[in-house]
Amino acid sequence: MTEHKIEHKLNTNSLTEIANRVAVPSYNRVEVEAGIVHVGIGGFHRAHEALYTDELLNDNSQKKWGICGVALLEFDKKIHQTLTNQNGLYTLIVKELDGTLTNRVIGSIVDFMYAPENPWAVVEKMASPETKIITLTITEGGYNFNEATGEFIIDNPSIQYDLKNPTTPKTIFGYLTESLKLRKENNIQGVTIQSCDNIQGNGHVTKKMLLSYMQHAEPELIPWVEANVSFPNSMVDRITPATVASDIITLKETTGIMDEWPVVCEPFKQWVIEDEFVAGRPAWENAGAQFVTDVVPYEKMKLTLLNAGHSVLGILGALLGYKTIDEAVHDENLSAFLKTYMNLEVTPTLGNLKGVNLEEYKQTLIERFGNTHIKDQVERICSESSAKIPKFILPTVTQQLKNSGQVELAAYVLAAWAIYSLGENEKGEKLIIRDAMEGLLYEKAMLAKTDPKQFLEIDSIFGDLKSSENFVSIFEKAYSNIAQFGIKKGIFEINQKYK
Ligand code: CS2
Repeated sequence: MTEHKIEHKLNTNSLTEIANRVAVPSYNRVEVEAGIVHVGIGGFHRAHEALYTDELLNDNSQKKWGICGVALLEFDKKIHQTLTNQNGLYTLIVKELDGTLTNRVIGSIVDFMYAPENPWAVVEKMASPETKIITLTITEGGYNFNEATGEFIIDNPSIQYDLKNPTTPKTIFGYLTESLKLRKENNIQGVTIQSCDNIQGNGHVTKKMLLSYMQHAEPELIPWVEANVSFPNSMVDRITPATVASDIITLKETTGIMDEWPVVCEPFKQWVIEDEFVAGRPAWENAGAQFVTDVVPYEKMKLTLLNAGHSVLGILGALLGYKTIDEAVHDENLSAFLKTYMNLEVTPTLGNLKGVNLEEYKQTLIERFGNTHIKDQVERICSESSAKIPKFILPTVTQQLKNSGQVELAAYVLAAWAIYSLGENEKGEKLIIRDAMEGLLYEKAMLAKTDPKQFLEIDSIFGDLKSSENFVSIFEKAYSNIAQFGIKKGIFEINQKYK
């Protein structure tokens, strides 16, 4: 073994040695204050906001903008343990298009907390005067609203628990409410709450859901929140597949770094943010973020093209037996279908996006999906589809129906989702479905076998879609076509039609 390959567990003590091999933080982490509390320290946050923040900290003028990462759920125990073992350090591995791996150690998470162990400590941290921004990646489903009505789901058992046990909350709404109450009581200035999840108007949604919760928990706090807390909308983008064992091994073999949980991602990254920060903010623009007055069009473009594109490839790809998104998009039949969907069904809903070259954007998406080194898992993309599809695909369907536009391909994907929900692909292999609504999806998928429109009767997902006779008949046709001839033939026929 060469000296270079001496293995080092990643932590503060090994950083000087590791610096000879890959880029490490150039700043003194001990001097960094955690001006940001971030909830949800999964791969995406660590490939995105934590990276932007790390770049800023490297310029040394931004010392108060470190991150305190909060693991909110019991499920997050492992990542918390990893960060504890590694003093908050981790390696970000960018998989370039040509297969090169660019490794870099990120140091911006200077503090971390495991909420279930001591919920009140997290409340106090969020309420402390040093905390200027609370950012969130709590997943699309984490906002706890009925997809069809947009209303807060008050009877969710965890929400009911928080209402009864305000000092030991479990949900983000309980934590935020208690911490804002504490801020008010202690006369501490307001704070910015910034969602970094894939939801149209993510800031607006965060505010609406939090205030709905407060209506039940602390109604008298609402005017203070209205006056002192801001909720900027933002569009976030970077494809970050789940880390797999071979990523950990390759890192060790090529650099000698033993990192229990590195993060892998694509080279592309984008962050467009509304500049509404009541208590100051880091100069993220120096690391490439864009500050704009209205992020809505960017969000819409990203959600309905990129995220929807993922779901289209994911669901159709899963049925065809593909395991990764690049495999799916390299199937010409599937990529032609996706292009037609983007051009004929999504693009008409996007209006005029000033300053964006939409054609180029769509082309870039196909290239990004096709990155053969990323190996983004179809299983990751299809997970929690019941929270994703209403945000990524259904808005397109609704708008197209309203404008008498075409919905044939969207309906085809939804019909494929009904068949996917039966839990088996067309090769007869079992599909691993991870979805909060898995039981109901399966039940309706079984009923759909004899009466396809029953799948559309999941009101909390589809709302009133079942009452559009036009849509139902297109959906039923797509369903029977898939059931009878299989997905490959159906997609091929659609492609022939729109050639
Ligand atoms: C994906 C996203 O989860 C999904 O369905 O579409 O995680 C996607 O990779 C990111 O939003 C990319 O920015």
